[in-house]
Amino acid sequence: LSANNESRGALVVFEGLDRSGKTSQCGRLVSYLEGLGHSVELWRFPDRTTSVGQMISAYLTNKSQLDDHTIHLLFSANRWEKRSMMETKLKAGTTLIVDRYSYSGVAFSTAKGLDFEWCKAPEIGLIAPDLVVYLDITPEKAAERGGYGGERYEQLEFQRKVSQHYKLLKDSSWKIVDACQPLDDVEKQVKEIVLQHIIACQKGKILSSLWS
Ligand code: Z5A
Repeated sequence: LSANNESRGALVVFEGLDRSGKTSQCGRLVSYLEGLGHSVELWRFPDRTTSVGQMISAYLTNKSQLDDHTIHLLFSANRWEKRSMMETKLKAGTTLIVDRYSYSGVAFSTAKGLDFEWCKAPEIGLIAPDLVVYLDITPEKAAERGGYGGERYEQLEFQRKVSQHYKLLKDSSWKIVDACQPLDDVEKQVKEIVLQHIIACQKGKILSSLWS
């Protein structure tokens, strides 16, 4: 994406089923990196603060109804509207820790029955993560953590399908972490993996595009 990638920040994405611990781990990681003196920001998708994000939020909380294709494209648009800011931040040396990204977009929409390649298409050209931390947990174990049932996608059978579709998206940027371990153990593994990737990006690892 650029000739000059020196000392850029890393794009680190967290993925996993609902209740896999993404939010907890992202928060801990950002505090840790800040403590080490890194320039780092916590992002999440959907970003419910934008007007597109507010449409997504209304849908997820069952306040509005949308065609499956339409909501898929809104999730994608919500990433596209943040893309240039993402590139600017990374090139300025800020590491972004992102709670959910395109993999959620594809895994959730294909679990509803949409075509896999059709779902990937609008994500092509977004910035490719340097690292995807997949917090691995069975849908049954995740459900035991409580809090299921509030939003549209939080049923066990649906989460089973999402889990199957996530597996089809795994590539060389993915690191699978056993999310059934105690929070502190997951945190320790995550820190080690992420630090290695931040160093690689500081040394000039090229920023690339997703699925092109
Ligand atoms: N979606 C989509 O369809 N298309 C897209 O493109 C995108 C998303 C981006 C909203 O996501 C929905 O949008 C989501 C996917 C879909 N639907 N679902 N399902 P969201 O990110 O806003 O909401 P969420 O996935 O429901 O996040 P969450 O509820 O915040 O889950 P989490 O971040 O993975 O987990 P957590 O909050 O860190 O932890 C959950 C609980 O488990 C909490 O009580 C923790 O204390 C506990 N926990 C966490 N880790 C552990 C361990 N290791 N041991 C024991 N207990 C733990």
